[in-house]
Amino acid sequence: MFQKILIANRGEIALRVIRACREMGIRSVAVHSTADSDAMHVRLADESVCIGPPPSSQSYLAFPNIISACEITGADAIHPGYGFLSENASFVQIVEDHGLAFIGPTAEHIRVMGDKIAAKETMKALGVPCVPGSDGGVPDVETARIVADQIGYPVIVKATAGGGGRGMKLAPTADDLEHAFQTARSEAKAAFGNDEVYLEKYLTRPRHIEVQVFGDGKGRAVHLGERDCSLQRRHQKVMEEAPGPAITAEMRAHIGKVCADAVAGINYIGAGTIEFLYEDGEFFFIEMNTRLQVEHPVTEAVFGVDLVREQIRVAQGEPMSFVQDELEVLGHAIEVRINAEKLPNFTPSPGNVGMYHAPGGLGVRMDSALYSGYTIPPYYDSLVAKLIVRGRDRPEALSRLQRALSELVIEGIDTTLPLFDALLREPAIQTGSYDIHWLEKWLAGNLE
Ligand code: MV4
Repeated sequence: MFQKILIANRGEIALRVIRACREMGIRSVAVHSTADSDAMHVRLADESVCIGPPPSSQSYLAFPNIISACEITGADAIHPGYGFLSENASFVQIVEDHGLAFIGPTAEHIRVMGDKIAAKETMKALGVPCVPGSDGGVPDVETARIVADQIGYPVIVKATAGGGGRGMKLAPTADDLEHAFQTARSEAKAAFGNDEVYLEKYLTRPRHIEVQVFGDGKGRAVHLGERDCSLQRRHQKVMEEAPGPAITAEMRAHIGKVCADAVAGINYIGAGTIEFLYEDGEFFFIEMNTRLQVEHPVTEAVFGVDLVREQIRVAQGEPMSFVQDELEVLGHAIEVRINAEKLPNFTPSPGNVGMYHAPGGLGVRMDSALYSGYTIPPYYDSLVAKLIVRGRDRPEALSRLQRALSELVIEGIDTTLPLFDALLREPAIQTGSYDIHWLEKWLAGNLE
């Protein structure tokens, strides 16, 4: 059993992990850069270690600094949170070589899912429905043409080493293919040092639906339904909900079982997310994320489970606290991401927080590392708070969100808060009838 867990992260997710540790009677170690000496995660952890200067390359991403912090404090495990080192297979290998436990999947699972072609091949072989496209990498434009003629236009060229929207190029027609292919290739080479690309049929108006899975590493796995994360701007999620407003209980049970069986089949350990594009009643796999995600609280809210606690349990070799039959969606949850950014252009807006007041009451959860008088440093992600509400049904969750937003006060900095009052007035949000393009179109007509 772990005595002490080091959290290789900062901000609200570091708090999230510290809270789970404390409830489990496990001591926590915060690490921080010199820019984060006054950060809330440092105050809330049992111990803290400064691991370097502000740039994350020299602190939150510096392997030796983090391993040394474990050795100094006697931590026996590392929780990576999301971002930073959470999907770095080399880091996981080094952690294990030092006799420490990584709270997350194996280096091999991270490596396979980080290679988007290998991920798709793996999932396809496990019976997960995938977007029609090339079988593996496409070596040249001539081959791309043959594949594209088979699957039909529009097609999208994606980088094998990409993901999360990086390194993709759309070819609406055959006339656009050569340019899309060459551009995707050279951008992939520049961004990832790997120019391999693959082709997919481009779905024109899908939703982004992701299924939460959880494995014990011993061939048992469950699913915890789906989240609809279609509301994105430049591949950054803005608002997420569970369950998906377009997904029926029958569809959830079906795709959920496909996903749980797939991850059981690879002895997956810990939390994972299987991303789909959903269009006209069909699911198409695109990517798998091998980490706890930012939006995991909406799943926790409707299933009544603590995903971080479960991550820690399985990393210690214990079973999960539940089996599939005990998992049931209860109600509806919505999360909004509050960023320190100035509208209408979402310009980063770090600085001094004046008054801060978090909302409360039934069905309200605020995950944030903010406090009155805190200075948000300019070096990191602009996410400063996640407001999560749960209601007995979607309309109740929506009105509770509006109510909670009316209580929230963040003074001194610009935030994306004004966006949410405006969004809640939109019929498409009220009815849940949006796709992956809805938010960008709405922003173009309403803010810019
Ligand atoms: C697609 C697609 C349409 N067709 N793949 C963007 C992020 C990355 N995870 C996959 N992405 C997309 N892949 C096919 N075959 C459209 C997108 C996409 C998108 C997906 C999810 C949420 C927002 C999006 C915004 C633009 C494009």
